[in-house]
Amino acid sequence: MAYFRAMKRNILIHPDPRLKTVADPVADLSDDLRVLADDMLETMYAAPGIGLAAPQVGVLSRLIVLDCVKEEGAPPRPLAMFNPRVVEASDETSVYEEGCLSIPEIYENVTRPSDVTVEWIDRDGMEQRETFEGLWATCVQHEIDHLDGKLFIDYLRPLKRQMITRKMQKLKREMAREKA
Ligand code: K2U
Ligand code: ZN
Repeated sequence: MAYFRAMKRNILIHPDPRLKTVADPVADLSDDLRVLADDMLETMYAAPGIGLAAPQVGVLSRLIVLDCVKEEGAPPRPLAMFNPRVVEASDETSVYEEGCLSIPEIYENVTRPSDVTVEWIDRDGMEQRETFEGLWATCVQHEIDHLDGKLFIDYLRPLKRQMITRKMQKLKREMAREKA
C-alpha cells in the first residue's frame, strides 16, 4: 500500500467553464481517486469550508467531500462520496445563507428541501445510503449541484447573479495582476 501525502489544491473561481460542466461518473475506484478525496478534504479544511466538489479543483469527476460537524470539540466526520445522488427529498424546505469557495465573500439565501436521502459509493467501494437534515442536507445538495455544473447563484434573480459574476471577474483580474 503506497502512502500518499495529501496536497492542497487550487480552487477555481467563478466564472470558469469547468464549474458549469456536468462531471463524469466515477467508473472504478482507484488509489488516485482516494488521494484526490484526501487532497480535497485537506483543501476544504484549510479554506475553511464544510464541503468541496471535484470540479472546484478542476477535476470533472463525480466526487464530493464534506464535513459539516459544527459542535466545538465534536469529532470531525470527513465524508467522501463517489457518484452521489439524491434519491428522496422532503417537500418541506429550509432557507440557508449559502456561500461558495468558488464565489468568495458572497452570501445569499437559498431555499432547498430540508431533508434529503443520498446514495453514494464510499472510499471502500461500498454502496451507502443516508438521510441528511439541517446543515448536512444543505451542504450535500450544494455539492451535488456542483457536479451538475450548478452554482448557488443560479437560484438568484438574473440581475443579482450578473452583478455577482461581474464582481468575480473584477476579482480575478486583480488576482491575475498580483500574480503578474
Ligand atoms: O462547495 C463549496 O463551495 C463549499 C461551501 C459549502 C457550503 C456552502 C453553503 C452552505 C453549506 C455548505 C463552503 O463550505 S462555503 C463556507 C461555509 C462554511 C460554513 C458554513 C457555510 C459555508
Ligand atoms: Zn460551492
